[in-house]
Amino acid sequence: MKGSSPVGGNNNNDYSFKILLTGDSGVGKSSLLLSFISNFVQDLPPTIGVDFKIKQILVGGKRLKLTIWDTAGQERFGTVISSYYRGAHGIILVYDVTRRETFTNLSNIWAKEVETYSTNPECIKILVGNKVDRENERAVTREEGLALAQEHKCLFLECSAKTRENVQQCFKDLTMKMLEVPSLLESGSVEVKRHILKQKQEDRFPCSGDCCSQ
Ligand SMILES: Nc1nc2c(ncn2[C@@H]2O[C@H](COP(=O)(O)OP(=O)(O)OP(=O)(O)O)[C@@H](O)[C@H]2O)c(=O)[nH]1
Ligand SMILES: [Mg+2]
Repeated sequence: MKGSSPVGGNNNNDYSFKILLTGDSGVGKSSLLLSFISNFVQDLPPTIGVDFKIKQILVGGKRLKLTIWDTAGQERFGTVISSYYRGAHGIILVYDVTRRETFTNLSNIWAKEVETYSTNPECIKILVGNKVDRENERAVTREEGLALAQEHKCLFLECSAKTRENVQQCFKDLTMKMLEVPSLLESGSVEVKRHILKQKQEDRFPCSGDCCSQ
């Protein structure tokens, strides 16, 4: 597994959220991630295995650390899939507006996978129709996308990883919605995580004597 944090190890976050990308091979998941993380967009080879990137953003006055997971739309295996989904606070379901089968596969394959493996019943989902820069090749209308999003209780946005249209908006909409859900705030709270870690350390290495006795 690869992974990188372009912003370094700043611990001053209010919340730490896990977001993941899912959808058919070639729909532009890795490109969306790259487009969000950097201003640089390039042609990418298909993803092999699992990758993640970290980005810190300010949303609604809160400092968020987003760990965004990306995996191949093809050739994935059971245990990898379940750990990929475990604990996700947000899921981005991507299709390619120029390839209809990537849209139908969202209902047939990806939404079912999310339902099976997602451990967070209140996690926020967003349906994203990518590659709108190729408008003259469009095979799925905006209205169809919106209807599918409503059916699966997802947010909805059309975007282009290539021109970067709506890419920041996608992550903004998703995280704004997450900040409205108390259970996600609790599991994503850096303060709560710090407390749990401290508690675990105290349980593992209980104080042996003098320092706590006064
Ligand atoms: N025109 C256009 N091309 C795009 C866009 N996003 C991605 N692409 C291209 O589509 C191809 C596939 O993009 P990827 O980001 O590798 O797709 P992926 O979903 O990560 O694919 P897997 O890793 O195989 O699951 C690449 O050639 C990208 O350059 C977009 O918004 N517009
Ligand atoms: Mg990829």
